[in-house]
Amino acid sequence: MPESDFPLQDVSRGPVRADFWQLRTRRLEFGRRPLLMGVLNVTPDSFSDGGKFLEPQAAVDHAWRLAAEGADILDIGGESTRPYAQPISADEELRRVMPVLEALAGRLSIPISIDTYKAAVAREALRAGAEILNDITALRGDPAMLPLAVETGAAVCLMHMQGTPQTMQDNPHYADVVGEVYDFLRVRRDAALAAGIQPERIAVDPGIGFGKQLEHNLALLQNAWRLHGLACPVLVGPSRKRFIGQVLGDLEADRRWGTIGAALALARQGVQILRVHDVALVRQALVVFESAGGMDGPIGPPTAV
Ligand code: HH2
Repeated sequence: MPESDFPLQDVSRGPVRADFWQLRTRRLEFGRRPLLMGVLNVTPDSFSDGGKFLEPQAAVDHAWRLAAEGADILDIGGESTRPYAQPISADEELRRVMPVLEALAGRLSIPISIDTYKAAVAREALRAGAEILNDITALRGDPAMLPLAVETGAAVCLMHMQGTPQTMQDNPHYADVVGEVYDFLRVRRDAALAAGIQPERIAVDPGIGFGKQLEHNLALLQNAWRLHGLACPVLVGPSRKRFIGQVLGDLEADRRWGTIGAALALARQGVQILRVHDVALVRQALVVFESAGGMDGPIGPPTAV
């Protein structure tokens, strides 16, 4: 993609990189090492942990475990968005997530993010104390979502997806995946700004696995640093995803170790937040990687080191 599409980029100085994310009531400051968003799926059918935390007490226990392991954010989701997952009603999603949110909000010290594209769910979650709207549709899925974010001052994560979970893996196609994802996120960022969301509350996410083939996922992972050109925190969710099995030529492989590989590559590129299931493992890898000099040198493509 042409460098002129990245007016804020200057690889010689390192690209512009957001150094904090303003949440609804507090601020997350970024250092060199990425912060970790721990995943809590209160679903029967999530692709890697479906059914493990459907019972509210199991979910609450897992949330405390993730926080103790060093999660910086807890992301609670009540509907699986894996390929071909069946959508559920807002009422069902609320039945799953609200008991968990209510048991945690005000007690857990880390901020809570709600992984939903439904404004009815987001509204109740924010009322219970959530700070972040993590919307896989980048606020396109429900017309009430943008105004809700403006009204409440919630932080938002805008994620790229081609199609919907029901269609996204039916032959996804791009001429220039990095450029197209960049442009999509720029347009969604600008729509959020025009609606009145403050710039410091917006994060962007290339949506690993959402309407992408292996080559698309790898191009996005290798070029995640370019998203700093949007001047928003960059969040990436590689955790346990199918591309790891594809790279290994073994879809049954334990993908936790491959997740660590992706996390280190993203850390090198200055990605500010990683959404992961295995907080303790990834955190250990990142801490040692940084101590051993893995984060030294300018942010950018591997050749800039
Ligand atoms: N990935 C998943 C769900 N939500 N949100 C963001 N911002 N980025 C991601 O990459 C992302 C996300 C899918 O992972 P998981 O929650 O483990 O699975 P499922 O959707 O099956 O519950």
